[in-house]
Amino acid sequence: MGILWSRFKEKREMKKMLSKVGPTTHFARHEAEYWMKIFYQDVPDGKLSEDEFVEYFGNFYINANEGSKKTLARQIFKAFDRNDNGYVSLREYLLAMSTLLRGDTLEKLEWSFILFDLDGDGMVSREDMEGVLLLYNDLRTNKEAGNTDEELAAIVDREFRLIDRAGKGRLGKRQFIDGVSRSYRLLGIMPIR
Ligand SMILES: [Ca+2]
Ligand SMILES: [Ca+2]
Repeated sequence: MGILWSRFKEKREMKKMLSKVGPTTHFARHEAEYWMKIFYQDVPDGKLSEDEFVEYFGNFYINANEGSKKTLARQIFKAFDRNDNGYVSLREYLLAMSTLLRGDTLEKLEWSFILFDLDGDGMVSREDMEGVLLLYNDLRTNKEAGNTDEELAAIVDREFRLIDRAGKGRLGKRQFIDGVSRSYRLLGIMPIR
């Protein structure tokens, strides 16, 4: 009886949560339910910590450089943890998955601003942008395909200059979204397709 009751309660709680979060995503109800189940399977207490996130992320890239993998995972975690309280909640998880899987380019760029702010100063500098793209490049197992680090750096260097008209060397959120969305070269190397 105890177990049945707690399962019933759990289901009721989940339904309540879903009716709050679901409508703010691009997911149909059954899709939101699917992602919710995945989330609770891995994170029964509903609070995904940074270390757990880094560990899960690492499992997908067994052969990649440990340092790059961890740094990138921590950046992605920051983008997931919208309210910056050290945990990814179900709500934050659903919103991120919805954006990454279903969002349009502008929505994805808005979401990834935090991810690209590598030094966390609230702006995206040329070094930030290059740094994050090189981290992604480190995860690639097939080094034959795609751009080399040098090619990526050259694209960022050139395109960043075009976006950063005032020559400040760093972009605010609006400038980042507008600029990158207008640069097909940058869009071509962004990890948000
Ligand atoms: Ca959070
Ligand atoms: Ca920065």
